Amino acid sequence: MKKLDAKKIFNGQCDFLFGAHNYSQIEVSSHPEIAFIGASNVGKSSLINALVGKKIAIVSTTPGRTRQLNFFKVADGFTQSFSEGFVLVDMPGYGFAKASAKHMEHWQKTALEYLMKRPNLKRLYLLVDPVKGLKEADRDMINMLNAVAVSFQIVLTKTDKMNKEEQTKAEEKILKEISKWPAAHPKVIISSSSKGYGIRDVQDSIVEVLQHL
Ligand SMILES: Nc1nc2c(ncn2[C@@H]2O[C@H](COP(=O)(O)OP(=O)(O)OP(=O)(O)O)[C@@H](O)[C@H]2O)c(=O)[nH]1
Ligand SMILES: [Mg+2]
Repeated sequence: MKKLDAKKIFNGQCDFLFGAHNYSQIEVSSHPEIAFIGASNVGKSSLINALVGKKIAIVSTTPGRTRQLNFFKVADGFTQSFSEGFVLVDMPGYGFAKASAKHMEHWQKTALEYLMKRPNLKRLYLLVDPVKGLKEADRDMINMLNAVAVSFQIVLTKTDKMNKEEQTKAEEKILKEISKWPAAHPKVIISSSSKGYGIRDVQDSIVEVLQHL
């Protein structure tokens, strides 16, 4: 099959579909979904904006900004192989210290239901800020994903804050951890939404997933 041009696909149409606070609000869909999960403030919404080249997801300096699952449709009618487009899912951040226990419970339940019940979820990217490293909440999420056999790929975010040597060290460290997690994709993507590093790598990775459906 001819390799699809990621740049063209992500330059195409992108629209907000809907937001869901509860699992019951998530519409049944056959479109392939690509979801982004990670600690609060790690850069999920920024990465989605960088991928599609427009400010479609809300970014804020206040952690806990994204409080629902937001669905964005990309590349409607672009190619025959996914003629009705695919969907990027911006998930609320976990590990937000200021959120109430009740709020966290609710979010975890909704996210878990989505991750476990969605047959059209084709790739989950788990974002990690390498400056902060893996937190307890990341490990809880990773253990949960392993337990329910939902595979994921790690994307290191905000790497503009590190030099090349620090980036390599951070990548090596996480690769070592990954070998312990059966559900983790063996490759890590190094990215910076603000500088545009690795955005093409994430786009290519998504297109590869879609091409192999
Ligand atoms: N330096 C740098 N800052 C970034 C980058 N990506 C995001 N940020 C900043 O990090 C903060 C949080 O970004 P968001 O994209 O809102 O993070 P989020 O993971 O969606 O956050 P929640 O929705 O609260 O879970 C914002 O102030 C962004 O400007 C990056 O690549 N480099
Ligand atoms: Mg967000």
